[in-house]
Amino acid sequence: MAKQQLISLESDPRILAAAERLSMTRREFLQFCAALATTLGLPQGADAAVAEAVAVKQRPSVIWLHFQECTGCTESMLRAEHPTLEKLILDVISLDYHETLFAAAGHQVEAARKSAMEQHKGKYILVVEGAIPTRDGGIYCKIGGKTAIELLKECAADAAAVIAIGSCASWGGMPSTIPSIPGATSSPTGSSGVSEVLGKPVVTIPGCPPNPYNFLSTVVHFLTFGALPAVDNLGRPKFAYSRLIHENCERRAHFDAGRFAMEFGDEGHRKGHCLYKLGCKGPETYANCSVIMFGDAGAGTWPVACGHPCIGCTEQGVGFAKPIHAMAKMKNIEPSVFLPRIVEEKGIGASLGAAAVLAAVAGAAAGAGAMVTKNLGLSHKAEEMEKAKKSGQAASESTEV
Ligand code: FSX
Ligand code: SF4
Ligand code: F3S
Repeated sequence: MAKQQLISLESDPRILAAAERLSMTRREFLQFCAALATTLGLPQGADAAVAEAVAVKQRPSVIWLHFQECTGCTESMLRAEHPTLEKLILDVISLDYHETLFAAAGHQVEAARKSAMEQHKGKYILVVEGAIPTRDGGIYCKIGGKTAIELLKECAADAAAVIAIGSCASWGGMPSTIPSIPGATSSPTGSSGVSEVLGKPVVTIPGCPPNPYNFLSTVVHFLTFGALPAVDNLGRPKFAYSRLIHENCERRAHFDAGRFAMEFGDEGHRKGHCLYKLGCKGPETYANCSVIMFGDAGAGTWPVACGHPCIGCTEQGVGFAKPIHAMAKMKNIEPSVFLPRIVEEKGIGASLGAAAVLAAVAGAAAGAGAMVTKNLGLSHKAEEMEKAKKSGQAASESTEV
């Protein structure tokens, strides 16, 4: 039935008009809306509602504020490889205030913000990009003579919904990094997230930068159902942030088989083995990067596929908080120390026989993941023993000298 509903829209002139507006065929437009409905985890039949909403509904007014950030959130939204994405975003929202994209400046821009706020009072969506400096009364970020704190509170007061886009706005992100100087307990400017400053929960789309599809899907949900999607306890939409990266990673089979890259450029790295030992935070990071990827450029366009460990940019307390090389905490399964170690030795290459044995054992076990994680735990211990052995040797060598 759901299929029929979507197909019946093909001859709807409003769908044709929307597709033309976006330089798409009707079929492409409907396929795209079906994909959005799937990304949102909506039930069958919702694809038609999504298509209708995108084609027909009045675009919500969006006021987009910029504070402490690199503008990567906006860039990632507008620099999609496929031109459709940014067109769609700009088609489903009415971007009435955006400091980076406005041609105007100064008083004209301030007037545009005020007029959009008055005209759409209680109905506009406030999108915030960047952290808010809170130290010393917030003087470290001022726009039009107002601090970021004042501007945020003023714009949030009459908004229908507030979305914090990017990790900076979600929880402080990169600007909130605590410098490694004695006695430092916060960033130099006290960078904070939107909900902290407003004192109430907001929807967050973390990531540095965040995936523009997650933003688009959130807005389309608002457009279709008049409400924001269900979120987790950090305000993240569940459709995008309810699974660990590690659960859907293309290198997961290597993790399960105990095959790891031990340093950048070694044989394991070249062969595409698991990046856990290089500090990959996939096991403690909730996000859908491995599933929807970035830039609309096809397979391989996400950090781990490119050979870089996930740094946990969507996860408070992980990205910009833990060193990139530090091992991730296993969220689902704690490593144990019982199984023999099967990891690639530096410069030697993986022991295929050993890996095959482990794969067979792991495959036969009911909880293969748990099994292999035990192996992982042992490999830490074995490494520590090796290190101790080497330092013992070095010590005795230096004594001999
Ligand atoms: Fe932060 Fe967005 Fe990272 Fe940059 O602006 S989430 S620094 S990609 O741009 O806010
Ligand atoms: Fe993928 Fe990282 Fe998990 Fe390895 S540790 S499987 S690279 S997410
Ligand atoms: Fe960020 Fe890790 Fe995804 S670094 S982009 S959460 S793979």
